[in-house]
Amino acid sequence: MAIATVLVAQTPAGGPPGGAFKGAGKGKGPGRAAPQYRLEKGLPIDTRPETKTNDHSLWEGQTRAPYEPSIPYNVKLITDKLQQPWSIAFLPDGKMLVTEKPGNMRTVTQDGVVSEPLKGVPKVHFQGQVGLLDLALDKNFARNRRIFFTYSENVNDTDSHIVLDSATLNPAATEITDVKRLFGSMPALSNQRFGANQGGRIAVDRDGNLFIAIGDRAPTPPTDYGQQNATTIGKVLHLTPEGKPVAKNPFVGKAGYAPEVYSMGHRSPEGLAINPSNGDLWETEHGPQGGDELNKIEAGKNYGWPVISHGIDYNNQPITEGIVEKAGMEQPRYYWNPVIAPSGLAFYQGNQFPAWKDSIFVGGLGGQLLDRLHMDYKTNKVIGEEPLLLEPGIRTRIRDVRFGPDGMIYVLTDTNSLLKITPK
Ligand SMILES: [Ca+2]
Repeated sequence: MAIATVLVAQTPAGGPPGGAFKGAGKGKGPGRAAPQYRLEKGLPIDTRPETKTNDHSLWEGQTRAPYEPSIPYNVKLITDKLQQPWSIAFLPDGKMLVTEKPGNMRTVTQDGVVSEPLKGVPKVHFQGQVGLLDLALDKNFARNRRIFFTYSENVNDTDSHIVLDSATLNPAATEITDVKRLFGSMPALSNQRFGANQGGRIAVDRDGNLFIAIGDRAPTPPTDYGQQNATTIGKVLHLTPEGKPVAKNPFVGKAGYAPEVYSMGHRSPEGLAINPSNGDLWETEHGPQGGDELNKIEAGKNYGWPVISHGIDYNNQPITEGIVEKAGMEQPRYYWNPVIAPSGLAFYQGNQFPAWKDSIFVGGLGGQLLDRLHMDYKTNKVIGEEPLLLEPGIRTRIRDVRFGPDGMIYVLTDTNSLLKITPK
């Protein structure tokens, strides 16, 4: 029987939806109210002053792109019975497999039936923003039922790191077996050192290899693990399904570089996805105040943290020398100043929303929005921005966004819900 499958909202326009979702509108605490966005066609949605007041963009539209209203949509609550969900994958039988940060995996049906925790999931280090994180299916899942997942693991009484394991999902999807350690990022760092900023997103490429984004756990003031290339934190890594460096990685055999490194200079990546139309890799990362970024990731390139940034540190001091550009370091293709705290990242390729084809969708935690970015892929620039899921009763912190095999849009919230967006 359906537990929670009621059509509760039709958007945009038409006033508040008929019923509020439980948990919607919850902020992270006092002083963390959701920003109010201006919805006037052709004007930037954010009217707040920039956090880094002496910032400059490198091209028009690198930040504060014009608002581009598009189409109405419906929002359905599939369930609000999850516990701090982080990631979602679609199984061939139509069920969804969800990770929960405290350390559980569960299946969810389209009717909102949430399973008991799967057996066999290893113990994770759950603290604040970290715990059990991303989940991805092997390219050959239909044949081998192999899954990949990331989590924070304690290496001793004080220190932790992000690890990647594989396992086999049983046919009933009630248990994982044959858990194997594929990779552990290094160095492990003290759990006293900022429990967030650990990354953990997985993107499976066209060859079945894995990109993994690992955060640098930047404290204030930042250290430069992202620039220390013998380490595997503050990096995007490229691994085989066995957890080995991909043979054609840019620094294989080069002294002073970990062979897993694909790109460097990252702070706190929480979104990582392949553009299905051309195979390109894109990433979102939490910057410091005023410096959240959307990056197009290319082999061997340096994305600048903590040498360049469009933001400032949490103590309101400049990051390193306070510069925003430097030769040999990549600019974000878009940045948010003030920030939205970008989480999941996905490219829309389905047929249900023709107006959204090829748009990039970014979940916002602090921004409490699903941000649609209309892209020009000739220049890889953002030409329009549309904040979605702002409706009263729905608006909340967005943790992950994915497109289902049915072409619908699925959203995990930081307030325990799974939402489904369908055409109006
Ligand atoms: Ca950067």
